[in-house]
Amino acid sequence: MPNQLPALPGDGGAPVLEKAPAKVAPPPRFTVWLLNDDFTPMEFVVIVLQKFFSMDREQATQVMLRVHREGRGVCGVYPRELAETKVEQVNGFSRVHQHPLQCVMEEA
Ligand code: TYC
Repeated sequence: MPNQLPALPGDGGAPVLEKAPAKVAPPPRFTVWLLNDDFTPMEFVVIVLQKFFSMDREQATQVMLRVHREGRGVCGVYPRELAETKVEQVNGFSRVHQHPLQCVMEEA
């Protein structure tokens, strides 16, 4: 009985042109920052870092002090949508508590 299977590329027919694998750029990542101001209580910033960025109290205190001394500090690096969500959550929480604390993101 003759072979009933369809011809496969590379099985003796026309030469197959190997296609280079498509180079897919990794998705962009975004750094989420807290900015310093003169009014937000230090304790509130520590709570924000624990609540929204899963830091323990020690780590949160270190980041808060860095922001206080240097003007801004990194909360984390995330894909776009997660970074946007964090920024909205932090700014919403600060607004509700009537603190001027600002959270911003920029492409890493
Ligand atoms: N500078 C504020 C103060 O002295 C504390 C503070 C820290 C505010 C970090 C914002 O992101 C901030 N009370």
